[in-house]
Amino acid sequence: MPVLEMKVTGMTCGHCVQSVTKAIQARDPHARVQVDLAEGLVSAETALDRLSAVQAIEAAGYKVLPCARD
Ligand SMILES: [Cu+2]
Repeated sequence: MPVLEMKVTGMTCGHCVQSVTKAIQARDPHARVQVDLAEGLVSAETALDRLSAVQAIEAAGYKVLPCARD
């Protein structure tokens, strides 16, 4: 599956990591999500398209920054 990389603001602790991970997995149960808290970087190996993943994260209360590589 492709890997989406997203810069996310507002994540501060392990609970936030879980929230973001569950938000993505709610839409794609097979997604593998890795979060780098220090960098605010979310890497999701998922069948979701970027828009769906971004919407999932934002619905969980976090902000996804536009990515220069898009
Ligand atoms: Cu937190």
